[in-house]
Amino acid sequence: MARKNQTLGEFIIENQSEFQYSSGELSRLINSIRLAAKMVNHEVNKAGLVDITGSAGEINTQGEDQQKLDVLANDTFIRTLTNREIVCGIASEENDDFITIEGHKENHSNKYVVLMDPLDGSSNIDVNVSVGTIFSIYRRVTPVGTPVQLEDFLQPGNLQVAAGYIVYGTSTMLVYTTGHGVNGFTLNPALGTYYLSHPNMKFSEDGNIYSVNEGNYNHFPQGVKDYIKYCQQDEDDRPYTSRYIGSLVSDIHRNMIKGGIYMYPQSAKSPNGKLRLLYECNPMAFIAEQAGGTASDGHTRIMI
Ligand code: P6P
Repeated sequence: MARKNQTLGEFIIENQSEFQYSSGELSRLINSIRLAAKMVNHEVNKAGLVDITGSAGEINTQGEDQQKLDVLANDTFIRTLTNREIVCGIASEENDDFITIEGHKENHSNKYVVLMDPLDGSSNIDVNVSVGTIFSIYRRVTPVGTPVQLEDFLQPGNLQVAAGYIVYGTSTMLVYTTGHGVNGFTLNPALGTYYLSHPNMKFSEDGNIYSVNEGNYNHFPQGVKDYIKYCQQDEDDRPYTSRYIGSLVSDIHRNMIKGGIYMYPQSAKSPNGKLRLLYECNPMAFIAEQAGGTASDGHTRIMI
């Protein structure tokens, strides 16, 4: 049961029983993500004061200009999860290949894998717009005790055990689900403690925000164009407004709080869409559905 202002640590312990076959491993995993997020938050908040903004001079596996904070966040999450030996593998949007973690007895005894976008929206760092981390947790499908394989990471979204995001904004929040609703925890930076500030998050029934990069309008499918024009008509029952931050975590978090729709349709630059299924769409779809929303590619459910 979620009690407002309880700490994340208390919440995890009190809800431990919700995890099937819980051995405490998932709890320790969420705790490690919590710790890594505090470390990244500390660096994000210094951006601009020390030399951690701007390009790292590398192109990542997605063909994107890697920002220095991308590298820092990626290294921080990988190091924190590896040192605690509570996962058997990690896949990151910033890495070419997945990472195998043997575990303290070198026996690959852990059963969860983590997929992550360590710093989403990093192109906004230099203009002081909120960025975020997105994570997704699956149970491995290959035999425990053997090195992880690619199939442990290429699983359908409906097999996620947990998913969440951290938004490094005016306040830093960790929002996650384990399939029993969505809860939001706000970091008190003075104490380094997360407190349950948004228990049982649900989309507003009367959200009036549509969120899309209308700069790509001319390349949208006709149905998307028609929908945007529908939102813009001056009808009494349609007081819609447009909001687009360009940082997925921030756009989704705003909609979690105020309701609305977020779209990233195909465009000339991204004919198959831009958002990554494993690192962005599946975790955000899990959260959206657990908060009473839906997530689709315009035709079928994302989490199939
Ligand atoms: P555009 C960031 O690179 C990202 O993946 C999401 O965080 C964000 O929603 C989207 O791209 C923004 O893309 O093409 O509108 O700048």
